[in-house]
Amino acid sequence: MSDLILSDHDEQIITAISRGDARACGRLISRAESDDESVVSILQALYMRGGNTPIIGITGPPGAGKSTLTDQLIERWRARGERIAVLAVDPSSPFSGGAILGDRVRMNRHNVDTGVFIRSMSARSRLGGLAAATGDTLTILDAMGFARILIETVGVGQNELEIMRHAHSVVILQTPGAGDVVQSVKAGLLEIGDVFAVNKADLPAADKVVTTLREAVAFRHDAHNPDDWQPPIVKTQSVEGTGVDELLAAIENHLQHQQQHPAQRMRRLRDQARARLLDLVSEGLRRRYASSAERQDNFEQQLDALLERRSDPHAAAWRVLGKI
Ligand SMILES: Nc1nc2c(ncn2[C@@H]2O[C@H](COP(=O)(O)OP(=O)(O)O)[C@@H](O)[C@H]2O)c(=O)[nH]1
Ligand SMILES: [Mg+2]
Repeated sequence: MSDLILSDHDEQIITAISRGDARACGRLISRAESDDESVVSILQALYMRGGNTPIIGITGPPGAGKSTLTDQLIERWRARGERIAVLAVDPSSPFSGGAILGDRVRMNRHNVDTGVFIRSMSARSRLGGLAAATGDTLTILDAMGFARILIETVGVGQNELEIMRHAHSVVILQTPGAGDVVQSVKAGLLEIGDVFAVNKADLPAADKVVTTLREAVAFRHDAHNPDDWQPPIVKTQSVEGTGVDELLAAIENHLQHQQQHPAQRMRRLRDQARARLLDLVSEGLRRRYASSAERQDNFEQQLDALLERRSDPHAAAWRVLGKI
């Protein structure tokens, strides 16, 4: 974009980020989270050079073993000498900035490793919503030159579906815990999964979960289209690390499949870009009109009408909107 104006200081930050400077990265994410307007031009510049790092999302119910599994995946990527970023998003947690406590303990050995960047975000990370904050953080991480970016998020509601919209490959984690599969069907998780992992394979009911999942996922696959990706189901035991190599292979296969099917890949990227753009547009509209609504000359009159029960909130809102 030709109208992008960057100060020398902005340029320095961009250079530091493209060199993979973890400290500069952490600082920039914090600035983006605090809705600092001055980072927008940096984010713009980074976005326009980005799109090079595969993003892998892992979601599943609380306690399914996402962090334990993430830890195992990191270990394997590190063994190949690859630099990895992990973004742990917990929509239900009030904490942000540092790592989510349990995860920090679990991924502790990676904290001293400069090849691993771990960051966590929570519902309070930004006013504009977690999905927008995740998008900006991923723009920054993408520019850092990591081999892979992993997003771990708790599968508790609509939020993680939005977060998963940023991933090129989505891993859905299930466990033999009662009702997990049913819950996931309800939450629409089965539709967004590219790879399924049944973790805690040491527990007796694991095979039953695999069977249930296989049936649930089968209807999604178009048997007439040989190019259609068939989501694999992998059994893991993430404390011991059993099945993690297979899971890693399944993820890498899916990423490769995307590369080999550019039309499918572009469709996915376009859907994701569409959702991100619409998010920002509606957020912009909300901010703009919410602030001007109160300044409308009929606003206080509408409040009076509400209090005196001459009007109702719906009608009052329409009247205020009509004046904007
Ligand atoms: N039995 C068993 N326990 C596991 C397995 N994977 C993780 N856990 C345990 O499940 C608990 C929750 O794991 P965690 O990774 O924090 O789950 P998260 O909430 O999905 O991130 C921990 O106590 C883990 O040790 C597994 O494969 N088998
Ligand atoms: Mg966790």
